[in-house]
Amino acid sequence: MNILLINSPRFNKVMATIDWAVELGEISLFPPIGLMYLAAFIKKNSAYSVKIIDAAAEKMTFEELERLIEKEKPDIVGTTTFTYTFFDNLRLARSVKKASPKTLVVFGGPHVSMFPEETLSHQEIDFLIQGDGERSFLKLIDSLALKTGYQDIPGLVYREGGAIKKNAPDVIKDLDSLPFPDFNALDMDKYFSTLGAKKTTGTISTSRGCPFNCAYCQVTDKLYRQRSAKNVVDELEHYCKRGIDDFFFFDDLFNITEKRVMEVCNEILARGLKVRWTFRGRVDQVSDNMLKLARKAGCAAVMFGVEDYTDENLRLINKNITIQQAFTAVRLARKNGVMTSSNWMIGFPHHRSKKDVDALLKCAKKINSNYAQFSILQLMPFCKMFEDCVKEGFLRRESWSDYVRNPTTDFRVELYEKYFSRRELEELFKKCYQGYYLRPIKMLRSLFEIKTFGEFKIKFNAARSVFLRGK
Ligand code: B12
Ligand code: SF4
Repeated sequence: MNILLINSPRFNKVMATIDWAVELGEISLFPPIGLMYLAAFIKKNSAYSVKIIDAAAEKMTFEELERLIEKEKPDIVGTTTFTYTFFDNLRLARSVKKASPKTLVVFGGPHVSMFPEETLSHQEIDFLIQGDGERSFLKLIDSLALKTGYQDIPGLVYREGGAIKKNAPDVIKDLDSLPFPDFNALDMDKYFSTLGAKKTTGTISTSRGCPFNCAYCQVTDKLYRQRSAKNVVDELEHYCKRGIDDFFFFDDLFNITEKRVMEVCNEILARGLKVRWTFRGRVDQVSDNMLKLARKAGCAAVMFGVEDYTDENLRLINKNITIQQAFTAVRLARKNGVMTSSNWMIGFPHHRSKKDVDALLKCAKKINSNYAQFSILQLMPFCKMFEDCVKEGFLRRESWSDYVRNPTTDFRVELYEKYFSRRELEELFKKCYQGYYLRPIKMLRSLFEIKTFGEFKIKFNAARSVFLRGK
């Protein structure tokens, strides 16, 4: 069996805003680690041939991809799917069938867990795999090779006698048992992060699933599983041998507990690794001691999800944090020499007037993290806030399903427009960015924080994307 894993070309991504889009690769570019996990697992546990093509990073066109598929004629093409990128994911499936009609197309990734029926309504897609993909995908390949049945393949969604069948998804509890994502399958030097100091950033996933229930978030995998500190640091070492020592921990919950972060730090220090890393974290699981140790172990920056500006609002979105914790987390990080970025959202149902957004911006400025990211609330099914807004009559339940059944390039995410129109939300969104960054003191501080030319280039491009667009 000859398997080609493709990260689909990326020309169309569903946008909330019309003229403020940042193109792929402008401010950061991350490798498709889901596919890298699959490749490593297949290589370790079978003799099948497997390759990855990151067509998005390579900026390949669909025509180029068709020529490649025509030449390679793989037995199976697997691709990772986001709902936001589904238009291109479907185009990829069509290209595969056009270039090599016998090649089977398998879709995985977060999207297929949310919209299985809608996705499989497209005849160009043969199978979906929901949940953790490693063991399930290999079982599917075996079953296709040996021509056995599909009923024992976890997570598989398939057609049988005109019906769509769904097997319960696989949940890999022992993440340490998995091989590290296969970075040899890609040109890692292409990938970078805005918060990275060097050009190449290694991306690491240290856990899966999320036990929290933020009202606006639709993560369907609720069973939290984590890798041991030893296993995580083994992966850092593995990258270091390849010459990559700058890392981004991808997970939402790297600091699910302080203890966990400290274990990773102690392991890094015990091995004497000289690494620099960034993580996405919660503001309620940081302390002076933890950040001191993290700094010593190479932590350069933390991206905190704060989202809203009062305790009452944070309660309404079920974030389980307080605004004081956000102030404290950023202050402690600064004290210990760790850079911070804070994430904020505008357009929640309880943001009823411009005064609310002004107050949010004021709070963000007062917290004064080195960077801030603002976004307009975009809701998808499977979260409480989506259901509430549907009940209120301000979102259409079927809007996303309709889009998946019939993706078009002019689809815009429905926004909650009870108090602000789309246009007003876009204006407020721009105002937040400009209000946050276009302050002389902020601009000067950012300049002083830059240490290398590589860092300057990445940050210059990021700033250009934010300020020159939409004018
Ligand atoms: C890190 C991350 C990012 C990173 C990098 C993503 C990347 N390169 O993969 C960045 C910051 C770039 C990012 C961007 C976006 N993200 Co994001 N991201 C995440 C996050 C936090 C973790 C993903 C991850 O790395 N998981 C670890 C890997 C190992 O898991 P995995 O990719 O899911 O792969 C496993 C399985 O899904 C499966 N699998 C995956 N692909 C395939 C393919 C086949 C053939 C098979 C068989 C199996 C399979 O097997 C893999 C191994 O078990 C998730 C939240 C979450 N908890 O999942 C959100 C999440 C995936 N992101 C999401 C979104 C919406 C986005 C954006 C669209 C946001 C935006 N508006 O711009 C963009 C689009 C990215 C793009 N590709 O263009 C949503 C997706 C929802 C949806 N229905 O599509 C999620 C679920 C967050 C959320 N709460 O809504 N994201
Ligand atoms: S937003 Fe909340 S529920 Fe969603 S992944 Fe992050 S912590 Fe979990």
